[in-house]
Amino acid sequence: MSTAGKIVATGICRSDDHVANGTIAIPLPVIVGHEAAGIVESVGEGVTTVKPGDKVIPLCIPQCGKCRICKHPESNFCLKNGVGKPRGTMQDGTTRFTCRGKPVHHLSGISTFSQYTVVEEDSVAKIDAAAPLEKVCLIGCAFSTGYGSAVKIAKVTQGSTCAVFGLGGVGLSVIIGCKAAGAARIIAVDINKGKFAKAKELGATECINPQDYKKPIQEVIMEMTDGGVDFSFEVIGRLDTLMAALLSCHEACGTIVSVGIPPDSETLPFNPLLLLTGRTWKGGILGGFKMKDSVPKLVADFMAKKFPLDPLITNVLPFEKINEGFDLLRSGESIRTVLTF
Ligand code: CND
Ligand code: ZN
Ligand code: ZN
Repeated sequence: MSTAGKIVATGICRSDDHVANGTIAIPLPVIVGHEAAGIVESVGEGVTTVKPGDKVIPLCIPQCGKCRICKHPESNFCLKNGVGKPRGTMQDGTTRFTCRGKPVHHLSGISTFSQYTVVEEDSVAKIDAAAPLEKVCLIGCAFSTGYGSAVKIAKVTQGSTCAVFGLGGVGLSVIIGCKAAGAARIIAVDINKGKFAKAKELGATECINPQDYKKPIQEVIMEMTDGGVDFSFEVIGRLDTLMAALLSCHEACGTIVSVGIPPDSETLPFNPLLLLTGRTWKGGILGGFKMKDSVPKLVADFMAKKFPLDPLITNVLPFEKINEGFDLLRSGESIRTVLTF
């Protein structure tokens, strides 16, 4: 039950770069790209939830609606997902891309750095026909991941203090979520000062650069917050910043959410006492949203101006300039580059 569609716009996420540099290990060769919006071209037999001409967002995590996890009220990590143990194929084990007769793998069942792609019906959501695809593509990953990490996974509370490590497209979306949830203080942490103005625009109350201090940043944050924040978020994908974020949340009542994706091969030495005192450590993909249900609602909320996406989009380039887009990400000059076809 597959669906073929034309990609109209796709953002470049750090996870795509993680695949390109081997931090995320998946079957190669592969077409990456997972933050997109497009239009359905044709549907296979039995497909009922989308039809040709529909505007859609492909979903990096499917929602089959039938498995144990889809029936679980909290999790979104549908057992049909292609993220945990990636095979790089459609659910039937085949690939729909070839190059010189040889198969090319899929990323998370969607592969959006392509003019056309084929996805399963449970990996695509129909959205408002009036939605601007070159903006709402961010709901395919960065926005949903960051916003959901704050409102759905951490469940940030009114009047709380938060710390967000990493101010890329995902981290800034965490800030949007913390603000929406009513956080009183949002401390933004990054080694690139160039990100601070946008973080403040979106709701950060303080911005700090670990390189400006002699002592570890967690000690600075503990002093600023009477022992640690209520909620901290690691949105970089490094083990040292993950530990700093963990130590920045209060030992008795703090919650840390792992959002960044650290290298596959690395592990952390860990003292259980760090949690025994009362900390909570959580994590989640795509902000914990069950995507087929949530994406149309998030698009509707964007259309109703409940949150902005424009500040996250710093560059728009034609698809042919994809490598320029990756250069902008790597140099820290861009937040999100959206590629258009
Ligand atoms: P992006 O690279 O745009 O942002 C990362 C930010 O971290 C940049 O502003 C850097 O300057 C900053 N940074 C780098 N090193 C440090 C450091 N040592 N200390 C402080 N700041 C630093 O990345 P993104 O926003 O696209 O993605 C962020 C992470 O989230 C990345 O690991 C990506 O793979 C992951 C992610 C997770 C999920 C999910 O579902 N959990 C979805 N998409 C992306
Ligand atoms: Zn992503
Ligand atoms: Zn499922």
